[in-house]
Amino acid sequence: MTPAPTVRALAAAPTCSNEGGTVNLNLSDTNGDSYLSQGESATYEFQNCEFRWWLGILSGKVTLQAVALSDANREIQYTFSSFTVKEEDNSTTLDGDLTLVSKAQPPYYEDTMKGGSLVGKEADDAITTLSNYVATYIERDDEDSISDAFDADKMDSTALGGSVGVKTSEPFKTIGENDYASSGNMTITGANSSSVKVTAESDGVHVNLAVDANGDGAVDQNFRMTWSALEEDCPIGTENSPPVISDTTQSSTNYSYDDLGRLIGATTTITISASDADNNPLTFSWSASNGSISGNTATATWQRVISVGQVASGVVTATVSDGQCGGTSTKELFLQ
Ligand SMILES: [Ca+2]
Ligand SMILES: [Ca+2]
Ligand SMILES: [Ca+2]
Repeated sequence: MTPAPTVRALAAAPTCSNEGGTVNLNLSDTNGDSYLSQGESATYEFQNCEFRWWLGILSGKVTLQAVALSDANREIQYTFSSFTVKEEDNSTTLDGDLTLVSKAQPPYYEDTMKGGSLVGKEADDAITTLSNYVATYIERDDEDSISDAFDADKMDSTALGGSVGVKTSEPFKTIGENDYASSGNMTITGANSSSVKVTAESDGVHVNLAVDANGDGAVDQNFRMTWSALEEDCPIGTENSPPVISDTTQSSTNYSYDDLGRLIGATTTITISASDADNNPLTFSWSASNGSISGNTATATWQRVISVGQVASGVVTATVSDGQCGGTSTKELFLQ
């Protein structure tokens, strides 16, 4: 069984790319190949170390236990001890365990993140604690679907202002190009057994919240809102539907040439079509990955970059807003 390249690289000859940073590796190299192999573990101890592709400056200790390392089944358990990642304006310290499992059996792909206890502490003192947690993400190419589930016996968070339990009874499933789940439900249980059951509606736009505020097992209030309003922390019950940008996009390009017939400019006109179920007036804004783009209606004009005598390809992002909470939709257009 060949270890995956990332794990090989992780174990081989660790050095920090910054001056003054240190890293020590303790590898249980039972097969003597100098790499982290299945069944082996590697412990890294960092001190102010900039390390390969990890962003930020690392300090503290992390142990990797390679449980499985095949392409079809990878499982690595990470154990953190005062493991700190410092980035420009933030730092996060992790303590506890996290196991990442990837299973690939095309057309079925499953990623799981789980552990017994994980504490994350941000520099601004926001602390999140997870106990007996499992997050699962399943992609099925055969039915063009993505399923998400999250369970935790306990999720403590200073941001939440308390402790809740989370149980997904039916994974949230998103089909095709849809942005949001059209089936699935989870129950979040808080203090005194109060709970809210979150159920995806089949339209893939709305979500139902069934609240049992006094914890007697009977629902006290039902709220219906859109996923986008829930995501954007809009007032509970916000039913505003975000604008829908249709798949029909029109674009055409005008080219300009110099006297020698060389391409020197290209202007692409792009028109999208958007509608709003609540008939809210829509506003449009545009951005592009290169060149310059202008427009504040459904039509934009993109001055394109010419590179080596050809028009460079790029991504244009259209943002449509209905001016209500939870009322912003975006669409990325890939243009050759
Ligand atoms: Ca080895
Ligand atoms: Ca009740
Ligand atoms: Ca709307």
